[in-house]
Amino acid sequence: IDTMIPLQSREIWKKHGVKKFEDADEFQSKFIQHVETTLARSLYNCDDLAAYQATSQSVRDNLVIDWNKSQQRQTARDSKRVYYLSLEFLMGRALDNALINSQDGTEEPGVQKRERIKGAIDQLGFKLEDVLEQEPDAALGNGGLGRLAACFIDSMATGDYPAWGYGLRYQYGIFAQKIIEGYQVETPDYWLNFTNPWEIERSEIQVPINFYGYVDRSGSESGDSTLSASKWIGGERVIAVPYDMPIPGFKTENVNNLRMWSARPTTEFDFAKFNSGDYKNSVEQQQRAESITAVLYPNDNFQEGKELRLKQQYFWCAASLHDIVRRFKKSKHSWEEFPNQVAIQLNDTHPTLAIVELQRILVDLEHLDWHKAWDIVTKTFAYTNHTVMQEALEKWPVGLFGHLLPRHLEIIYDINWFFLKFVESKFPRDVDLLSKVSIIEEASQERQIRMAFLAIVGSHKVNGVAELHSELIKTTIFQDFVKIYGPSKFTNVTNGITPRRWLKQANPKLAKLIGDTINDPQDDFLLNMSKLTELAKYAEDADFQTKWNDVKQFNKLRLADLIEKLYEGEDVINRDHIRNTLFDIQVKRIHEYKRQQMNIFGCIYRYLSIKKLLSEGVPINEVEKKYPRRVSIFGGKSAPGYYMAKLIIKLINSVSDVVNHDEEINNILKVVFIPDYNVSKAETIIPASDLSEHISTAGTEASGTSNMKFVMNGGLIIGTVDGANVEITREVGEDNIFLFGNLAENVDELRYQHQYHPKPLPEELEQVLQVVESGTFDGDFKPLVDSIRHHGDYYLVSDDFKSYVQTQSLVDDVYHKNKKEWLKKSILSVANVGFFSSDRCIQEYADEIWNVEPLNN
Ligand code: 73E
Repeated sequence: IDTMIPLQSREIWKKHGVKKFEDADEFQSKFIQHVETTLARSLYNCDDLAAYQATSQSVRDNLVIDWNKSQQRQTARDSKRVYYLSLEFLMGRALDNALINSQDGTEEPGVQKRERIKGAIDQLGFKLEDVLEQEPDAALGNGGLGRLAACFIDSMATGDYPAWGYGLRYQYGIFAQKIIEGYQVETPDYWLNFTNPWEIERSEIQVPINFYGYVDRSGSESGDSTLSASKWIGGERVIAVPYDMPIPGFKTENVNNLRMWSARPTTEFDFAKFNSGDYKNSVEQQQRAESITAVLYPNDNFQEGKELRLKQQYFWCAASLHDIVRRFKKSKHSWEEFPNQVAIQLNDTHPTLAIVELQRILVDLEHLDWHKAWDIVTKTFAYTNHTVMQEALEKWPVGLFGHLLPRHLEIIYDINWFFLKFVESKFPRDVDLLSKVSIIEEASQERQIRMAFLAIVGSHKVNGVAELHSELIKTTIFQDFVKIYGPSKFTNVTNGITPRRWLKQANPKLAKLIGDTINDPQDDFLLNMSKLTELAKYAEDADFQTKWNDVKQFNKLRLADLIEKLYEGEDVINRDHIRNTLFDIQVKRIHEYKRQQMNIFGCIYRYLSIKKLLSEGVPINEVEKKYPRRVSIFGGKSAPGYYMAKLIIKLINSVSDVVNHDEEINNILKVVFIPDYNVSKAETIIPASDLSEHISTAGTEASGTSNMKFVMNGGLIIGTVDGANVEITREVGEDNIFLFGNLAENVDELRYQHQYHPKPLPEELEQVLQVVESGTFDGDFKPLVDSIRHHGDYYLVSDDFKSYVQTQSLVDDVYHKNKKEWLKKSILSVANVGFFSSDRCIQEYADEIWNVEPLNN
């Protein structure tokens, strides 16, 4: 390895070399040092925040030492590296995760490293729980896609893969949600308010990034842009500075890197602008540089075609590729070796420009032949599709695109030209096919670049995120590409979640019970989840069931505390009855396709049914037999501009208001909306569920990942035959999941029926809608009702409502009349959830797509 330190000086280096803290005593010494020097505070003004900062700095020191070693090892081995490009990393909090991952297997049984540090912090006069609460969530993502990226980098580090994540360091993450008079109000999430101990600024690295400008083709005789003489003269320049976040693996010394780019103005003097008299404008543009990485776009499953978003995408792709190419060049391989050294995974189409940028680097800057370059590019990239929803598929108007990135537009046209030539040679005279698969869509008013098509053409593999979804993309949005490339280019990697965060960290009591029961005090099951199958033999063991149930009760109380805090002391959940109250939870982004409206209609139906019995004179204890105690809990954010989703939030809150204050129903039904759902709240909410709802219109939810989290925590699912629900059913068995509703294969036909042969609504839904229309609940919900009554019921609420309601009463029966059966289902589900560890996903990506091996220490 190259080094700047002369040989004779290295001895001094070694003598003073830094050391990790190993035990509680050494930790305390580090902690105090950080309080006194890093924070410039003292014994006399060290509060919980300072304790959090000092603890994090100390833990970070350990990580950085391992990080340095890991990176040196990866470089020395010169092995193939994986780069995971994602515009979103929904990391949540880092400290507890780092403490858990510091467990290295050397501990005596029962005294894990986290526990020792907890003790050490205790001695210093703090409570670890309170210290952990000081950390703001790193919420640089919208939902499932961003959280998937976070789980994946955890698994890549744990699996000892030489892998980096690349993202953007937004100054504002996803907005914080406030509920005011039942409506969502967005407030900025300035998460960097206190210095972030988990990031390392690398201001010594500064990558210039250009925008706008023009293409200079003066060096080329023919004007053919595929000749290597084209040169892009950028018009606006900003600087990309990386911030690194160390990503520890579990029970390994391997620490990977998450590199997040931040935009800064250049300090250079722009002669071109100055000479053209454009000085003022150039200063203003400079000031706008920081705005590129200012804020995360808060849309989930929706594309907003704003220029700033495209700027973010290019800024990030160009900076990341510059970095990757620089690292590759240091290894002195020839360009043909590039795909053997580098695998780049595109998390959705957001980083598709990376394909074009690499082609530009190879052709324009490195002067490789176009086809040789393109061969390298396509062998390097692979693309993950996450959605079939039309409104989420990225398209960019050619005009906007060409203005910002003139040379890239030319390259895209050339890629398309060669691609269409190839298609034509395979399917001569099929003009229809050519226009259907063209990367440039000509049909619309303005020409648009279809980013998904570009991503397919520029990649060697395309994958969906659950079996049903991966089949669906082959038969719908990408069917012509299957015809062109054959089916082997398309594959499936079913999503997964990291059991470190979603079992051990979120549910320490359950993790402990599991470890004790299967005789695994060192938590090896968190690495080898097939060990969980040993739980199956206790599924009907009365003693074990009691312990299992006790853990659930503990977690339900923990959630009751959180709800009470959020409802400012209002006693929403009756603790006396918590053991026989079913906690029914739906937490995820609010979206019509996810059908929170169906859930709240179900709550209204239940409420009306209860009221009806009471009005007939049935005593409440009899009513309770038919409608046993239930709390319906909702949480999730709507995109700020998504009118219908915001209306759904208002309806939930209005229903909650009526139901929760109706004394006649004696608390047997409650409806709760938890404001500002995020990763750290999820860690409290998910372990408390008896039942969770994954009820999207069949064929719309590509995978879903919270379904896996709930099952991993012993909750049962009510769900449609959609996304990963299908494989969850396969793994846990169909007796252990409550499925209902129409199948994906019937959705088109049902939509057609709504359009052309509308039928009356089922009576259950009719009842509900009439009450909503009557004004019982505060707000104007006409658009919501009309979408079902008059606008074709696109999400098929009316088609699934009856079977939804019936399935809910089946749930009541099992939970309240046969608790042993319920517990058995819960235990068996956890026993069989191992498949959904993100470690399994990463192994599949590594073997089938990246062709990389773990690096053993
Ligand atoms: O089903 C989920 C899936 O589990 C899907 O909706 C989500 O990705 C998860 C992880 O695979 C997703 N998010 C987006 N597209 N699919 C998306 C699209 C545009 C902007 C932000 C997010």
